Amino acid sequence: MRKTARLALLCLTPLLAGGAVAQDFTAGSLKIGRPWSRATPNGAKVAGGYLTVTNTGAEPDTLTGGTFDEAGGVELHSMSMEGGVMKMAPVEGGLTIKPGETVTLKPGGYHLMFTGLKDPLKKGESVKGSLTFTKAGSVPVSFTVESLAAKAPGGEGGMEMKEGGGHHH
Ligand SMILES: [Cu+2]
Repeated sequence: MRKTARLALLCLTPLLAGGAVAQDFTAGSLKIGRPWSRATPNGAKVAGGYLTVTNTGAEPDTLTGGTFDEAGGVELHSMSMEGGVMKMAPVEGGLTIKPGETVTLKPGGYHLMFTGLKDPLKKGESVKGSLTFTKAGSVPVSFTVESLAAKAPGGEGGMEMKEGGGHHH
């Protein structure tokens, strides 16, 4: 009996190893693409949250914030260059996603700011949280933690990206 159980577990391992791959989520007419965050150095108290939101419905909706299990708080920020300096600022009134539109939260642009981190985020982790929308309400998601240098979900800053080569991890 024991042996069988262990074998079954081994067979599942490749699937489980893929568990950290960024996922898509759906809430009504909103499609949430691949929420991810970045590993943090020891002692860091903040991290960014990135994703896309596509509105497939006929009514606009507004992203106003969310939650993140490993953080004390979540803020919605924009990032812009001002006189050669990157500046972050809270997004007043939230981010509206019009029908047919996709809004992207990414490094250097709009992002969720996770504040008061309880522990450093480690690459490969998956952290539960939620997104708050004016109409859709609270939508549960999970954020995949990518490497410190990642610029996009599933990427290593371009080093390890190999799409279509049958070379999936
Ligand atoms: Cu920020």
